[in-house]
Amino acid sequence: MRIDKKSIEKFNDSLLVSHQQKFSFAKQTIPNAEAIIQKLIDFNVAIPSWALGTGGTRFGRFSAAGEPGTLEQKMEDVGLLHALNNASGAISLHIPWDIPSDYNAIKKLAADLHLKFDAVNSNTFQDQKGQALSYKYGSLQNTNKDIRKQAIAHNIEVIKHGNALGSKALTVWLSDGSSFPGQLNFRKAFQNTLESLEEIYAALPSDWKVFVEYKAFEPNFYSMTVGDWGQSLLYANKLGPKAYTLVDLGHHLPNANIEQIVALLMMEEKLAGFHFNDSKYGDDDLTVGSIKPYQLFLIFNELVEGMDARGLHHANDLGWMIDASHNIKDPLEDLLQSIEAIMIAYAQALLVDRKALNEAQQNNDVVAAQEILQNTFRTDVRAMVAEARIRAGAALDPLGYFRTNQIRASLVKERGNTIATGL
Ligand SMILES: [Mn+2]
Repeated sequence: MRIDKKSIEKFNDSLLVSHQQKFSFAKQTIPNAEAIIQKLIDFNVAIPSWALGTGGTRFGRFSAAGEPGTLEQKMEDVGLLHALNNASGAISLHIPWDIPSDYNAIKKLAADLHLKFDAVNSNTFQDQKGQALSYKYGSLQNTNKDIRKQAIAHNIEVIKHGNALGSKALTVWLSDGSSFPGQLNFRKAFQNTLESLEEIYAALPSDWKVFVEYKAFEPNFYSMTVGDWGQSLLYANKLGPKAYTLVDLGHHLPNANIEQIVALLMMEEKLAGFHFNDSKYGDDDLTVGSIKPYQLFLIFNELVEGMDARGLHHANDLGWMIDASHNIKDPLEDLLQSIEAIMIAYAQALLVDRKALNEAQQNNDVVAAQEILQNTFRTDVRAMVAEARIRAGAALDPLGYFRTNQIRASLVKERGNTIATGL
């Protein structure tokens, strides 16, 4: 289904007076409000195709009704989000779940929905139907050369699908590792993985990047072959200038200082991609900002500082994506909440008084530094984010629109009780 612009305008009209009061207050109190709003209008976060259905757990999956059953329907769902929030203008495909049958038709649909194709994702963490060799003991790290070859060929095939659609990056996330001491020779596993990645790297088109995503644990529980940012950076540095580290918020050990990791990766010019989610314990894949909104703000604070230090374009020069998929919320409502949390954290990071913060840091004024960050974090920027949306023709309150207009019920009516492919 598509959302009619007129119906968004009608919905916005009912909220306009209240919004204008809040926005006029924000505008008076926030310096550079206009410049910030323009940055918010430009900012976009890609939606992965697997977040449009419920994710399930290893104990069970409770599907939402009316989940997208085809690639076209997944794109329509992202188009719907983008129409409502003007900040979800890209989709990240997963191969083999999203192999297009007609590239031109898919490209036309993307253009109609104002969507771009973000990084494409390979899958060697599970065996596919009819696959010759198993990834039970790893893919790019495998002790068996034929299995490594099969995994390399899959990644090269993913690049070809992505290239045909206009994607510009490949994300490699490996479940490779070991679950018991002694199972793996760490050095050989690293070297096998590096050699495999080198073959994949050699197949990248000249204007492509490869993102090496790390994860601390799960599904392997003793070691992961790309287990942390140091290991990812090792691979990226050894591979060359088209290889970068990808940070997924949920892929760290508890209490890791992610904002510091982000700052240093940007300093090294090796941060290319970002996967947003939230967690309390591990890779919980919860709604962005639902558990640790202050951490999200601190991460954005470093991102903005680091991007500005290198003159990067906030919206275009790094790859922003949500990577979450859980079991109980309506997936589209969850994504609307996640994008809202990201936009708020980004807006707040744009508000930080950098000059004052630099002075406080230079003078070792710890109290002033904390005041600057926490005062900014406690500033209500929701009217600024809403103003950016309304100026772009999107909904003042995307979640409110989704509920008032019973979008899920319409999707169920259109699709029935379909279940999306994915995790
Ligand atoms: Mn991820």
